[in-house]
This record gives sequence, C-alpha cells and structure tokens, in this order.
Amino acid sequence: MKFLDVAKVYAQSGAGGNGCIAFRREKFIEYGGPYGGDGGRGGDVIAEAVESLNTLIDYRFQQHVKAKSGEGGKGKVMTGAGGADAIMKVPVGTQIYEEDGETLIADLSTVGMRVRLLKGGNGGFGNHHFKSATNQAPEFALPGQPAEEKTFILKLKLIADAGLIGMPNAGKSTFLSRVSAARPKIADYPFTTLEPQLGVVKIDESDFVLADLPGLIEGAHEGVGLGDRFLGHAERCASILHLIDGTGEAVAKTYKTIRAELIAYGHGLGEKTEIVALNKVDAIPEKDLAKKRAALEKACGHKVHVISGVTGEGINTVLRAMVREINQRRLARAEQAEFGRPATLPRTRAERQAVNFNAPVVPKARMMAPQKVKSAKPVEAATPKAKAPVKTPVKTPIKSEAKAKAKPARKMGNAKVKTKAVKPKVKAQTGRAKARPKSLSKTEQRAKKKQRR
Ligand SMILES: Nc1nc2c(ncn2[C@@H]2O[C@H](COP(=O)(O)OP(=O)(O)OP(=O)(O)O)[C@@H](O)[C@H]2O)c(=O)[nH]1
Ligand SMILES: [Mg+2]
Repeated sequence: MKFLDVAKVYAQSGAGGNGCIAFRREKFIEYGGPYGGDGGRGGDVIAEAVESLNTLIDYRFQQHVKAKSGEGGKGKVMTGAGGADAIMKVPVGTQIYEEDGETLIADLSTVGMRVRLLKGGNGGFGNHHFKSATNQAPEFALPGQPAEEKTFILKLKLIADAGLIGMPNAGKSTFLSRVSAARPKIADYPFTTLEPQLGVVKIDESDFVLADLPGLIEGAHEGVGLGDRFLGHAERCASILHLIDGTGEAVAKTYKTIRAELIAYGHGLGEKTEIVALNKVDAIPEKDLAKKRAALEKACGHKVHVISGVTGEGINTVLRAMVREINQRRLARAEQAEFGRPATLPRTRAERQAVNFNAPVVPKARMMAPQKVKSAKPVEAATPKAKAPVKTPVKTPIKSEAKAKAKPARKMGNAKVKTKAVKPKVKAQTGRAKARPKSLSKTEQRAKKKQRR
C-alpha cells in the first residue's frame, strides 16, 4: 500500500433540522393548540486515532467528509431525528492543522483519541415551544442552525522510538533488515527507500520501533532529492541513529552536511542528541579505519560507533545505546504521567473548584475514610477504661489519672452519666475541690436547710 503522510480534507458538519409549525386537530378537542416539534441536531465531524491504519492514503480518495443533517420537527410535538456524526479515522500520530498548514488544531498521539473538529447545528424550535399565556397559538417556528464547513490539513508523524538518518546508500535499510523482521528494499543506488519503513527491534529485555527514513542530501531543506518532508517522522523519536557510509572518502564532510540539513529543518531536530555510527566497517581497509573514525569523532565531538549492517559487527552496542535513550524518555514520560497531577487533593472548596467548578462541596473520600479511622481507636481503648472508675470510684488516688480515664468515657453514650458522678468524689480528695463550689441537687439543698434550722 502506498504511504501517504499529508492529506487535505474538506469537512462539513450537519445542519440542524427546522422546527415545525402545526396545530392539534382532533375530534372533541377544541382549540388543540400549537403542536409542532423541534428539529433534530446535525451530526458533528469527529477525528479518531485508530490502530489499524498506518497511512493517510484513504484521504487521497475521500477528500470530502460530511456529517448528516438533522431532520425537521413534525406534528404531534415530534422532534426530528438527529443527524449521524462523520468519524474521520486516522492513524495514530496524525496532526490536524488549519488550512494554512501551520496552525495546529489537534495531535492524535494515542489510540482511541478523539477530537470534535466541527459541531453540528442545533435543531430549530417548533411552534409548540413558543406557546405561552399571552401567545396561545404561535404561528412561527425557528429554522435549524446552519452547518459548519472547513478545510483541514492532516499530517502523519509516525510514532517511532528511534529513527535512522543518513545519506542515500549509507546502509539504513540494510541495518533495519538486520535488526528487525522488516524487509525494506535494499539496492546499491541512491534513493532506494522512497517512504519511511518501520521495524520492531528486540534487544535484551527491551523492544522499540525503529524507522528507516529516506536518504537526505545537501540542499534537502530546499527540496533537493526527496526534500526533508520525511524528517517530520523523526521529530517524535527518542533516539536518532546517524549512519555514515565508511567506504566514502570525506566522512566528516558527509556528517556535517546531514547535520546542517537537520538544523535547517528545525522543529528541534538539530538539538536532539544523536548516536553516530561509521557503517560498512567490513569494507573499510584497516589502515583507513582509525583515520576515518578520528575525523568523524572530531567533527561530531563525541564517540563514534563502528558497525557493519552486513556482518552485524558492533550492532548490539549501538542498539543498547539507543535503548538507554529510549528507556530514559519512557521513564520521564511515566514520571510525568504519575506526578504531573497535583500530589495532594485540594482541601478547601475554593481549591477544589479551581480544578473542577462542578466539584462537590465535600468530596466523598474525605467524608468516609479519615473519620472511620479516628473514631475506631479511641472507642475501643476507652471502653475498659471508662468502666474502671465507675466500679471502684473512691480508690482512684490521683486526679490526673482519673481525668485521663474519665475523658474518653465521655464519648461513650452510656458511660457519660456515670463518669460525671465519679468526678466530685475524686476532686474532694485532692483538696482543690474546696475552691470550686459543689453543686448540690435540690433535695440535698433542702436537707441542708433543715439541718441548719
Ligand atoms: N559491505 C557492506 N555493504 C553494505 C553494508 N550496508 C549496506 N551495504 C550496501 O550498501 C548498499 C545500499 O544499502 P541500503 O541499505 O539500500 O542503503 P540505504 O541507506 O537504505 O539507501 P537509500 O534507501 O537509497 O537511502 C547496498 O548495496 C548494500 O548491500 C555493510 O555494512 N557493508
Ligand atoms: Mg533504504
């Protein structure tokens, strides 16, 4: 199947159905009144990322996408049927731009991600909707809202973990076929690969997706050769492997040419760290190898791997270096997903509503969990203690101890009264009770008066 990574699509949502003007006409029902229903909603235009697609080739043949319009309302206050949505299925990694090709609307980077591109029109109200005490027979209804229409540019940027970059004939496709089950076309003429190829690489315990991109030549950013349009597929890669044909003469110059193209392309490709490998080592004379490697290391300023896609020499070391970078990014993404959310739940109502305006006044989690834990322990601990002073009230020697025992008992329903009765006796022993007047019951007061007399 042909690979297509850019498509232009004209889309139109559904118009809303018109409201209906009707009156109730029935035997024995005088003045039946307005009876016209509302129009149905028009369908939306929705883009959805699906796993089963790898290219935008479908939009080469289907360049118009239209949602269905809503049906008009009918008599007997019947609302018209809503129009069906138009779902644009696109491969994962598709970006949707405005017609200018630069204003990004949506980036469908995960399977199942959906975005509404155009909204269907609302249906118009029928005359039944407008009846009121002052207008009991409205003879008007509203038309449905018109449809929206727009042209979109779809751009597919493959979701690969690593990308192969280099001049034509550098041995990129040979490398991909060596490390994965992919079988790209390999030949000793430039531009054998005309579109990106993907393969799944398995090394040690890890696996990742590797993309073989068409070769770049000097002036690619100006459209020379295949141009730099396939470089978009390297934008999302965690690791870039830059292959240089070791059988060529000026390896350092080749490296610099490709670097210049990456920088000219922009979109952060120039800043991405790359792994540089001198390929076809099996065909390099030994006396030249060290010289070429040193020249390349001087040009790129870091370590250069020496590999051969044909014999497999040095390939595992390169793959492990790539896996390290890919795993680092995976870890960073997982951390972001984990800690990107606020670490603590918002506590006040204002805080909760700053996150979600419809947040409940008291979140369920807070109502349930902490209170249960709090009440559970003291009640269990208090039960035996509360009973103790009641049974042997006078013998409790120290006030502080008695207080400590009596306090938790207050929380208990039945023990409450009993502990109150214990308290005065304890206070009388400590002597501090003199300072506080003893509260007497009415019968005690009467008995005291009698005694005084
Ligand atoms: N001796 C030797 N030859 C190689 C090696 N890798 C690739 N080749 C040869 O180099 C030629 C080009 O290889 P490809 O894998 O098609 O190169 P490419 O980079 O994909 O080229 P384009 O698709 O044109 O960009 C083929 O004839 C391969 O057999 C290698 O490690 N050693
Ligand atoms: Mg190739």
